[in-house]
Amino acid sequence: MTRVFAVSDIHGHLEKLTAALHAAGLTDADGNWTGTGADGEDTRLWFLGDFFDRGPDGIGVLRYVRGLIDQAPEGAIRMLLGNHEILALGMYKFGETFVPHDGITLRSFERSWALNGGQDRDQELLTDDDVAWLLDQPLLGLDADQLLMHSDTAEYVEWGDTIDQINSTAGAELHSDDIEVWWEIWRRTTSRYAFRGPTGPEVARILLQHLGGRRIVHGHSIVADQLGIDPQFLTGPYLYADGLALGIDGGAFDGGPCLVVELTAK
Ligand SMILES: [Mn+2]
Repeated sequence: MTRVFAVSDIHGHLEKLTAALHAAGLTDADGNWTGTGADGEDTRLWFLGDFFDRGPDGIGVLRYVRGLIDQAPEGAIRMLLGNHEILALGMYKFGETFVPHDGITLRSFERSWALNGGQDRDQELLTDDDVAWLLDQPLLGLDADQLLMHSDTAEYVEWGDTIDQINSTAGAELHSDDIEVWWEIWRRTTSRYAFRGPTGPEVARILLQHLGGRRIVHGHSIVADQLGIDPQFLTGPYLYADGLALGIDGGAFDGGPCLVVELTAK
């Protein structure tokens, strides 16, 4: 049997990530991948995005995850892009360039990056190789009959009708140098709360009917907010929307835990 895990929204908190992966039995005390055990049991781990911003060492998180991917069997560790990857890449590509639009406010990736916890050190240490690698990562995944995404939004379907189509269309847009195209990617991936409230279960149900999976697993919106508690008291993910959505953002940047969630748990 294959065990499948997911973790999201690390936001530069490398030490919380490495401690949480070790506690989950996925890495050894030195942080090396042990996910494929001696008993031959396969393990997969999904990172649901937001390595960067708000915390001290986003670049360290990226480097650590890339190293783990190199250690692990092919396909055992995968990542999805979060809106903060889009923001970091947009900052790297476009900086202070203004985004043309009809309103009167001045829009630039630099302004949004600064407002959303952007870290100078991450930008300074980001390499062309990191950028090229990130640009090839997808937005959506499906594993253990669960639909995996960063943001709790239905905006992903603006890119297509299937997971493959959404990933390939968005992937092509990420390889464009059009700042307006990039701004729209940032806008879509930053929207949230689509599965909350009275209409949430229906939105989740429709999205699952379109894209597959028995439930949605997402990060991006801190679970503790939904529960009305301080993130430091959070102990696990939150299943809501009639059981159709599982929020796994523990709020690591806001004093909460880095949740490593087994999606194949009984
Ligand atoms: Mn996010």
